[in-house]
Amino acid sequence: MSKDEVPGVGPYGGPAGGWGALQAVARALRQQMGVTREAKMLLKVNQPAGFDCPGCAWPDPRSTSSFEFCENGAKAVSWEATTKRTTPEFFAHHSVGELWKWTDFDLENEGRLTHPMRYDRDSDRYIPVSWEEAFSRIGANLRALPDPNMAEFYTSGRASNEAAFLFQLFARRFGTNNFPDCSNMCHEATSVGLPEAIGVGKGTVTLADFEHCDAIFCIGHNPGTNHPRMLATLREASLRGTKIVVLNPLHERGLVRFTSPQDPVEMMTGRSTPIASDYLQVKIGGDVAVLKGMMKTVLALDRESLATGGQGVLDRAFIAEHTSGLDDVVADVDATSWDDVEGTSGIARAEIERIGRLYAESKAVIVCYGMGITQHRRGTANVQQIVNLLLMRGNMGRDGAGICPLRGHSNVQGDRTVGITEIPSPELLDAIERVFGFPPPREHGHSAVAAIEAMRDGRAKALICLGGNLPVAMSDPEASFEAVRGLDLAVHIATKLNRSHLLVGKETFILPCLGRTELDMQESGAQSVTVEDSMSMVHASRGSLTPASELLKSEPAIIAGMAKAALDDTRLDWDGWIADYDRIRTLIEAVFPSFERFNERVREPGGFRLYIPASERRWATPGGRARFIAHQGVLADPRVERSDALILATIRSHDQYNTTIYSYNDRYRGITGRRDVLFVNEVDLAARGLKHGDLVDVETIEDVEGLCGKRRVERLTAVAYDIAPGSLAAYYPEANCLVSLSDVDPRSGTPSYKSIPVLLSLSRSEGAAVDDAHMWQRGDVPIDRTGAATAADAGKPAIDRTTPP
Ligand SMILES: Nc1nc2c(c(=O)[nH]1)N[C@H]1C(S)=C(S)[C@@H](COP(=O)(O)OP(=O)(O)OC[C@H]3O[C@@H](n4cnc5c(=O)[nH]c(N)nc54)[C@H](O)[C@@H]3O)O[C@H]1N2
Ligand SMILES: Nc1nc2c(c(=O)[nH]1)N[C@H]1C(S)=C(S)[C@@H](COP(=O)(O)OP(=O)(O)OC[C@H]3O[C@@H](n4cnc5c(=O)[nH]c(N)nc54)[C@H](O)[C@@H]3O)O[C@H]1N2
Ligand SMILES: [Mo]
Repeated sequence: MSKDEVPGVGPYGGPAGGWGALQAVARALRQQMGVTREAKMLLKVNQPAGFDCPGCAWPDPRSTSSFEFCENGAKAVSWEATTKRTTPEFFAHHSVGELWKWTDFDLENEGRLTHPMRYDRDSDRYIPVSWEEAFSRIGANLRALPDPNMAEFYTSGRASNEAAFLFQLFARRFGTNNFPDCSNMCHEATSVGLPEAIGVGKGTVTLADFEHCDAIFCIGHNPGTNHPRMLATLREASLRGTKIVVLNPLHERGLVRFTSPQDPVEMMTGRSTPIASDYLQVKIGGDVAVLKGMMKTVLALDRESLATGGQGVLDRAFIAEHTSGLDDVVADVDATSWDDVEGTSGIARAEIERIGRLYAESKAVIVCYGMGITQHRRGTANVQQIVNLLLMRGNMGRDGAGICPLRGHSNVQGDRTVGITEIPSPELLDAIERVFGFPPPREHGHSAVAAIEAMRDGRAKALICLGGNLPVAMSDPEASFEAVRGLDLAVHIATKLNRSHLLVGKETFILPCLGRTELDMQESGAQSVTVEDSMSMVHASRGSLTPASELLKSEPAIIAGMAKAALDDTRLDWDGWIADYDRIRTLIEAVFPSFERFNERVREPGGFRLYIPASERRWATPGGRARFIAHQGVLADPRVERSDALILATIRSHDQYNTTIYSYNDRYRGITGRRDVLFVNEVDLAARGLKHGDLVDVETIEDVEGLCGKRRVERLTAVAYDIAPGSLAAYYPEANCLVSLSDVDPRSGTPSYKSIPVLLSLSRSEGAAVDDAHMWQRGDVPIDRTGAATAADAGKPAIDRTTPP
């Protein structure tokens, strides 16, 4: 079968951005909002609307919260500001059992939740409940727990600083540090790896540094889709002549060429700007090999320079004054053979030497990275290898140089800053005690994986979710779904219905909240909340749209309502704090000294940057120095070695926001109207007697540590793709059933979503869906819900999933 004969699979030849992006924005707005006043307002690009885009955490050039044009930002905003509603009538018509069979797309596409709802077991339906009754039942259930550590308080990274701060206060006063959060599945390897190395778990660069660097390395992230506004930064850098080196197994469009929708000339002439100057299609898990190869090159150049009377290539003054541990890293890099580097990375030595030399010759370098680095068995070590490379040339804490982890959710970094952590420092707990007068629990709590395990084993019986879709985002849906179904109490503070809400326990509540875009009126007037972006800029966000329903409450108000019902501490003035969020910010400032003059500074245009000591070459490590940390071996994941196994990464399509599926398209990868595909290199297909378009089964192998028992996905359609040989990719969250709960980086607990060793074979299965836990992944009907041409429109047969092509 040739490429264009597989329904819904075709080539995409153009650049990222351009008219396609504008059309996608228009479509998203039309389908979710109609031609309303609000939609028109959002279309006015670059007009300050006052709210922080709920899309990604990439900073705004002016550090304001204006709605800067971006295709996926527009999707996120219109998805929230939709005119569709999920009402009590809807729930009366559809039982939970019936809704379970809906796809994730269909569930959220019903629109915004309008009423607080309670699950009624007799009718298997959600029925409306008053806020008062919901709070009092939640409070009673929490009080009934024999041990506060039997409750889990989950945070998804969209929550504001104010909501997150009140949430941690509520949980700690209740008596637990059980704070599973989305960060545990995301940048935890950064949060653990960077503090050990440079004394702070955040990136060190600001947007201005991108104007002063001469090389940018983009490792394991896909900005064209996940941080689209970053393309504007990369485009400007490229136009200035900055070298942009990409390490990624997939040839991602947004990293190749970009047509800026903001640039009339590019738009009218159809021209585009190249982004990557070098694109290395590393094998999944091969990054450490490349990084070590680069370090080998730097050391060789250094020795050569010294031997010929030069100054060397290492930044010796910086290393002597600021660092420790170089010798161990040099010994390890010297002991690493080029054979291993080439074999593991799949990249030729000459190529690695070329980018190694480029690195050595650049005066200022930034390394950006995402989930391609963190979501591996050795995610923490991967992060620290990047630091080693940067430290060698003093690329840290000076203009144009540093490390840039691309955060996920728009406030995931801020949530951590204001206390959402299962491993609180003694300083944080002391400060809470000083400010609020109660002794918070000292015992460490549960991360996301540990929380699921505790629920599965009956050690936790209540789950309060501040947003998100935890069991669906988590590995091993079988275990995660069962864990949540076994609860006595599940509470979901949410904007839209999702699958987590259908995992009903004894008492289950859906509490509908205001979104970022909406006006938040409290006693003292309209409120703003604050967020922190990927570069530690804190700024205000104020919604302006009329709320989706009169019954909605803000996240802080919902937390306060539950806290009042569950706690007996009259010193905590929940009502007073909700009346005026300035008071919450005053509390944040009292607990965290870095927020000094919070209310004043956040009112300055652009907000303020939190102090990042490493940005000024101050190292908050035990020894007061930045640390080179050696890790032996070249594998990002120890299992990559199995020669018969292919390594599968789970990735995001262009039309999804984590578990939120905006449509079944993935435009830049040429996929339309479906998600049940597996991206495979042609060579790997041929080696197994397979071809493009075949229905295939994917099965995990028992790994060296015996952690990853047999798991299968059946009947995916193989797509011959420009991906590194030996590497496979499939969509998250559907492919989560291939990851076992224990399959994590032991240092940070980050699930290894990006390296799953699997075997691939022609599908033997006859049936359609494997089982109900995963049925949604297939999209029962291959329609394109965005209105783009469907396979049928194009005169092609609809996909028949019952007979192999
Ligand atoms: N529109 C949109 N925006 C988002 C999100 C979204 O879902 N949709 N999610 C938000 C969140 S929470 C996050 S964390 C970020 C995620 O942003 P990204 O980090 O970009 O996330 P992924 O799509 O998971 O893919 C990462 C990239 O890693 C590559 N990759 C996979 N394995 C490897 C490897 O071993 N090595 C290397 N070098 N590369 C590898 C993949 O090919 C892919 O290009 O985006 C945030 N922004
Ligand atoms: N296999 C695999 N699994 C992964 C990943 C991967 O790359 N591969 N990535 C991981 C990563 S990086 C992350 S961050 C997690 C994401 O995990 P989560 O953060 O738990 O998931 P989301 O899909 O972002 O949550 C979506 C839901 O949030 C709710 N929501 C949206 N806006 C708001 C709001 O303003 N307030 C409230 N209260 N609720 C709101 C809606 O109800 C929506 O259904 O998934 C992880 N899981
Ligand atoms: Mo994330």
